[in-house]
Amino acid sequence: MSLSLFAYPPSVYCQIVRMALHHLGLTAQMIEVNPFTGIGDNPHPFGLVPTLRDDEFELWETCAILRYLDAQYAGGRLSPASPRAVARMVQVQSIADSQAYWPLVRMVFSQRVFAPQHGEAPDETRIADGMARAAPVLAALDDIAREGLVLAPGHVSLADIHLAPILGFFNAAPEGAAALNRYPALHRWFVEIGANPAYRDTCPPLTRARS
Ligand SMILES: N[C@@H](CCC(=O)N[C@@H](CS)C(=O)NCC(=O)O)C(=O)O
Repeated sequence: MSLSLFAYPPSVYCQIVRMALHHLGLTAQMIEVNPFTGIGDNPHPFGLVPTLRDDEFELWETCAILRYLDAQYAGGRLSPASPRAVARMVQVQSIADSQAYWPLVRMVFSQRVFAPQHGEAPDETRIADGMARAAPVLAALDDIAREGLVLAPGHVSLADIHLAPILGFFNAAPEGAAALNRYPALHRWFVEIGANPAYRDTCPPLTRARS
């Protein structure tokens, strides 16, 4: 085994993979590439991050990378045993990618937290649109956390690892943190996963303070 991760340190998807590596006690050589400027030798066919390389085996798409790490190096212990729980896990990962990432990270976090750090005024309309789009996503995830098949106390699955950094970025914006507080089961879960060293130790600086 020789693991390398082509990553951009501030990226939420890179944190997801780094969190999985940390949780599983694996180390990977970090190769920095910037998907926004194109700087670095990025093997990703769409110019995104992350890409994992394990010897000659190259893999991109975070969901696939997490599955691979779990199956190859942890005997599948981050995937639940029951068919219903597996289905919920995959559902949460799909919600994270298709419904949560864009409004929570690219609309709210990017404008409220990232833009001012780079000398730009936040786009308040985009933040308001992001918050409106976030509400049904948080409600759906709160229902799943309350049901408890995944996002459950005491057991970390690939769903927890996929979702925690995305909510951590959102939580770094004051209106994101306030919104998260209104969903008790999801909030309880986030507080618990937020204390997990694999989460804490992989937070990029802009999301560290409020996690
Ligand atoms: N579906 C991809 C998404 C990865 C992704 O969107 N990465 C972001 C960084 S967090 C990126 O590379 N963005 C560059 C861009 O949008 O041009 C995955 O699951 O890995």
